[in-house]
Amino acid sequence: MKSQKSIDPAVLELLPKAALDGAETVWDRHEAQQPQCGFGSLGVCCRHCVQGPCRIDPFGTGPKKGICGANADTIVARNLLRQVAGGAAAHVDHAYEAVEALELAANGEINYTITDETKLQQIARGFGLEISGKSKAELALEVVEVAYADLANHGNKPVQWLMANAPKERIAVWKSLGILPRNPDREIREAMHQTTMGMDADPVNLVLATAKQGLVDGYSGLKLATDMQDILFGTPTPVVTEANLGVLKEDYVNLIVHGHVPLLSEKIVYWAGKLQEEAILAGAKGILVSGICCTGNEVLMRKGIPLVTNFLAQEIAIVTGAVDTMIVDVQCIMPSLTQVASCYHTEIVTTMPIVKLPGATHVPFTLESADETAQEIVRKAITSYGRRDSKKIKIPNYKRKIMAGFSVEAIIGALSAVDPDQPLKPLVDNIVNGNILGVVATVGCNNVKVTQDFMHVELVKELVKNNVLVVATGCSAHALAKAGLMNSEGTETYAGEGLKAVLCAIGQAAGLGAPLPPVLHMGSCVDNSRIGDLVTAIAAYLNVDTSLLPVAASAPELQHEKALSIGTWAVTMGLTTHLGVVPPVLGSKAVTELLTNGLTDVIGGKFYVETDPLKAAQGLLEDIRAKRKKLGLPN
Ligand code: XCC
Ligand code: SF4
Repeated sequence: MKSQKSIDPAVLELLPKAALDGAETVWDRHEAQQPQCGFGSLGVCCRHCVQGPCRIDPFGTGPKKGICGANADTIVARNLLRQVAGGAAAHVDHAYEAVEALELAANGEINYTITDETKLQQIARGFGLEISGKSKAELALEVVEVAYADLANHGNKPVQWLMANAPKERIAVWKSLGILPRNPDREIREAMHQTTMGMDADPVNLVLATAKQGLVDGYSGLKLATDMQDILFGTPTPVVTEANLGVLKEDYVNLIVHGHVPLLSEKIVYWAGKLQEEAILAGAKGILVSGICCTGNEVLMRKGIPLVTNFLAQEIAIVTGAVDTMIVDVQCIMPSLTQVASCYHTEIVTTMPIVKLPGATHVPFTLESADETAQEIVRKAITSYGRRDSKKIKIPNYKRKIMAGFSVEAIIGALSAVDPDQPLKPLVDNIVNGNILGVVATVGCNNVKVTQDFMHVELVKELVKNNVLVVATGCSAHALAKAGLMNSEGTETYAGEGLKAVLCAIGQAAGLGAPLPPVLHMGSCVDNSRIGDLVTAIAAYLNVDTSLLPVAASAPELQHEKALSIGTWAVTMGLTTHLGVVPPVLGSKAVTELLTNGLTDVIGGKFYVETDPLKAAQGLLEDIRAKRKKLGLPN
């Protein structure tokens, strides 16, 4: 299966066209990189000072120490800590922008509204803030103040966003391990310091510092970002739309949003709606906005915008010849996009000061000028439509219906239809009686080392067949959407009997007229916080620690540092966390052992690496069954 590039029929249809059109893709460059460096793959290469690079010979009689004396354990653990800190930095930076946006919105300085007052109040209550008698704006500013206090915390107080939201049993564990994070910026700085030349050489200490970065990621990145975005743009509710390249329409202006932060894409969606007439005057039937990667997931969840494709096929979207403008914000944007776009009429628009691509048009985005910028970009897409070469257009006729928008609030809403007083009861009862064996969250990316979507889809089919309810985010959600696992037919086709019965019953009680899908789309990668909230709520309802629940996580095709930091957070939450691609740690037995076994006794969770999807499913099922057994539940 490794030799095949993708299981997505739309991608397979367009790959020969890409070659014909002279568009080089990620798969071509992956091939050109073979064989990839063995030292790097094992994590035993160090470039942290200019005496290096140093590398450890893991097998032969070559050097076992870097020039400074660092051994494989130190080098591997340091590299991992830096990667996880890199991922956390990306998420904290994302969250910070959202906090700033809420502050400016509350002060009336920008044209963004506070959409979800209920969520705002719920968050404020979590911090013990007084609600009554305050306007939305006043309360928002108080919440913003708490967020800024976390970022400006110069003492040793733990992050408030964590203290208010994490399970208390978990907080006790983290405290005993000394990994409760303080100011997230400070922790990320400290990780950089701790890993520079002549600093920490103790693999255990370094792995614990990595776990701390996971908590920075989970609470000062993911959770903070999701909270701010829900307050500003609304908490998602179920939406129905479609996924895959077939959502593009030949006779429409096709504008793709790609990246991670919804601050601009929300405005693009709004203005694309307003400027339809201009597109019609230009000869199109209208403007179609669709999404790639997590910005795509954000506007899908809140606005029902269709998904074009996930990470690995971002170039292939352009190969359709039907994409007029692709606008990017931050993260997961391949620098190759402009090269591919140069084979077509497509204009790539960068918008952020820290993401510029040679060959792209840069339209600076600021919150103050959001409406103007969005209009300018939509108009660029309309102009670009006029430059199309009809001979180069080929839109594969593949798309699947999907239901998305499953925030925790939406899930509880659907469950409330069964029992309004105890909304979690039907879910938990069905876990207890074994109709639902357990819950697995599949998250994260595509990775060119894996046949695109193969790991996600095969793993999840096996899980749902065995009555595991799957929740998904990020590019994993895209993969499962494209494979037809996010609609009612998917329940009929793939779900085991017990799971099917529950999904049908809830679908009926909630008045959906059809079963819930076997995989619930919970959003973007920062929306992994929603999964954390769900797990936290189930544990609280049952009054057990999260590490005892029949719940696991998986990043089947991870590529990004962010996926490593999210995975690390999942482990600190006490979950067994499957990785379908081997991370660069095998050069150290000690570190590998700590991550996959050694820490379990103290932290409850562990990494589990398995590159075969069916074996991985079996491994996760065993893990879930073992946890059920411990809780005295039938298997
Ligand atoms: Fe990027 Fe979030 Fe990974 Fe997809 S899943 S490749 S990080 S877009 Ni987050
Ligand atoms: Fe080599 Fe040590 Fe410098 Fe790393 S820090 S490059 S192992 S001398």
